[in-house]
Amino acid sequence: MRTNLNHFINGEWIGSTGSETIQVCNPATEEVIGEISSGTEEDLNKAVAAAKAAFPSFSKTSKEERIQLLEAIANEYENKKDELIDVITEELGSPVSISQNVHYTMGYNHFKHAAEALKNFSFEENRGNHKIRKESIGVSGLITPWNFPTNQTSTKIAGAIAAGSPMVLKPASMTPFAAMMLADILATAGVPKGVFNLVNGSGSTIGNGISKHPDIDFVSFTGSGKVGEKIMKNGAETIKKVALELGGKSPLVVLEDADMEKAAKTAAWNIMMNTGQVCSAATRAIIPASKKEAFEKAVKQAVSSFEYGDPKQTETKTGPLISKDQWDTVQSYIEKGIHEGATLLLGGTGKPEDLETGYYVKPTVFTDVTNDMVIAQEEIFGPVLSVITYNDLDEALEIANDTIYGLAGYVVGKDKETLAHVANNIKAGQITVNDGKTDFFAPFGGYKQSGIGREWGDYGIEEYLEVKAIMGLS
Ligand code: TAP
Repeated sequence: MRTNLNHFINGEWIGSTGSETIQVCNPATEEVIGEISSGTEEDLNKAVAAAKAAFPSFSKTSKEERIQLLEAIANEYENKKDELIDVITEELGSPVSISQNVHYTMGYNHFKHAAEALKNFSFEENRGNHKIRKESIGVSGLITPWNFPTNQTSTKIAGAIAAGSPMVLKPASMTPFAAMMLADILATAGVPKGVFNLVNGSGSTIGNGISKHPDIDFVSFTGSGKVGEKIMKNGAETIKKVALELGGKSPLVVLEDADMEKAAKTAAWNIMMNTGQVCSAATRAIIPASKKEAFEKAVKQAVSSFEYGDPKQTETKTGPLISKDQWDTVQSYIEKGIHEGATLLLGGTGKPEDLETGYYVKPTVFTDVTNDMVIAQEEIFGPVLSVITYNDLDEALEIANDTIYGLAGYVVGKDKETLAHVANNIKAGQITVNDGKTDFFAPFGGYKQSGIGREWGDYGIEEYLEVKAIMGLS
């Protein structure tokens, strides 16, 4: 592992001007797997200067050049498949099957889809008496969380490259190594010097510095609402554009005519995938009161059927949480749920038997939950499901929308009209109906306190652009 040369600035790995370091742990073994420098303001300034210097030429590259670059990155990313999967598995504790089929694959898709989206993207348009030009916004600052080390970084990097915006990335301190691999992948693929820069370090120094920096024109942030709010306030000092992808408390509305086993499988996948550390996970199953017993039986079985344990085993489907802090947070929510009077259908506090080492929690399902309970209102970021009953569809929608969040929504059932009615009336940025597959051209982002802006595909490219209207030329 690199120990000191771990900021990637102007095309090379350099050491930090400070001496502090941050340790990185494997959450399944609780062992330290490496450390990174805790970058300084001076390190950040160097990275921003490199990106600023790269702007005049990179922002003028043609769409075709950037398509080729994105395709070259996707190829190089593919060449590093096995290494990426290993690194994600180690630093996140993600099961190897999820590291491959979700984390690795999502990162790849973002580069591929940005290249495809760019083919049909128009940077200039004549509109009668005026012309529209879309131009690179300038230097972008990217701040990413730990829960999807290649997905969150790749979607931002792909959007910035597609738009011709040089960037400075600050990856999450708990999962920096996959992001550092991306730096090498981008360089090998031919990304020009200064276009991609990475500074490791704490959120309070490097993240905060990015959000305040006068030479950064746009900040794309994914993470908690609390930090999102700070970034918006800091950005306001220099009237910076910000995109925020924040938390969620997404509903899964189960219709009266749904197959309860299918509905339960959807619910189980949502809380078990990535150990529930997913901003768009459906964590509230809103089910017809008449189907309560059938759903409870099915969901208990579906959650219990997930292979839980060592991330390195191919059959493992769910691993540990990222850290001791996250473990404590999830425990306190389970305690709150019990205290609030919800019924424990599965799981509870403490570690699962035979998994003493690692930040493992018991997959937990609460039933008899009312939507005003803390466990139904706050983002837990762990494998904890709340089952809430409704008596008619209006009530189901009222419960679904009774949240400060609006990132995603899910609906399962048979009647097409009812499915469309629910999909149209959930106030959230991305809705999945039954087995609807993830489409990386589809925009991703939140209503309400789930954020501002959209990522993925052409909407993701728009974020890194300014719009200019020209009159008198046509
Ligand atoms: P955050 O603390 O928001 O961290 C996200 C990123 O922001 C990290 O790179 C972090 O750096 C950085 N950061 C921290 N403080 C900052 C500041 N003052 N200014 C600028 N950047 C700063 O989230 P977390 O600790 O990873 O997770 C906490 C909670 O956030 C979770 O429990 C979950 O509810 C939510 N969360 C949501 C998402 C999504 S996808 N919406 C993803 C992760 C977490 P460091 O890594 O160095 O601290």
